[in-house]
Amino acid sequence: MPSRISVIIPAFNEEKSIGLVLDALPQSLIHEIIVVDNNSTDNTARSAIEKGARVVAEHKRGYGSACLKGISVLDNPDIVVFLDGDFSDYPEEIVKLVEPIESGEMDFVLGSRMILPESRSALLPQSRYGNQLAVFLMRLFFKHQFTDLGPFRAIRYESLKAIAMQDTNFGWTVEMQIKAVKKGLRILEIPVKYRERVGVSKITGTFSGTIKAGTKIIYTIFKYLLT
Ligand SMILES: Nc1nc2c(ncn2[C@@H]2O[C@H](COP(=O)(O)OP(=O)(O)O)[C@@H](O)[C@H]2O)c(=O)[nH]1
Ligand SMILES: [Mg+2]
Repeated sequence: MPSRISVIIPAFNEEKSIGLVLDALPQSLIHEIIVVDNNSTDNTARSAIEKGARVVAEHKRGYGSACLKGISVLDNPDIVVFLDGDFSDYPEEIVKLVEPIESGEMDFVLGSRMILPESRSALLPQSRYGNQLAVFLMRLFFKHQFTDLGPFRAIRYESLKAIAMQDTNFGWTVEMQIKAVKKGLRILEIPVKYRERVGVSKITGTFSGTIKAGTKIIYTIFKYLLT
């Protein structure tokens, strides 16, 4: 029986890109696509509905808040995929992300943008260096070598429930990775393609976003070291 795959896309003012993301997803293979709209002031929600997604609103700001909202409305999937709404990732690569989970070999598959040279160079320098620091600390503290904190990732639903995600903003990606290691999930990183986003960056493309995200990521790593 084919797996039921649910996709969660957090989106804040992504009217230019959300339709491209939804068009590039192989919708016939996907059980549900949930776009979580975080108080967008543009036509993100309407564009997403037109392209076949289910849109749910989350008024509490933050990337993690939006992902948590998406999790709370899931319709009993086997595999959950997280994907950004900015068209930086190649949504068609979802097939490669879910395959090792469907085959029963893996529980968590992370798309790494640090492996293919073209992907790596599409990351802003602050993301590249920030990632390297974060994965260095995770290897030191949790003994697992990741190469990235990429947003495009797939996880078995049972495993997602088991790690009980909490972070409401920038600590989301790193929390999932650390908890996956601590829970002993079978983890695989695969290279994914990456390109410059469509539209305006809300996080690492701004000075304050970079500082806030960087601080929260490092804080989160130490928090899970101590708890
Ligand atoms: N729901 C929600 N999504 C957000 C928020 N901030 C950013 N995003 C989404 O998270 C994704 C990554 O943000 P982006 O601006 O591309 O950050 P960057 O990749 O660091 O440049 C995009 O899909 C954004 O729409 C937020 O506060 N709430
Ligand atoms: Mg982005």
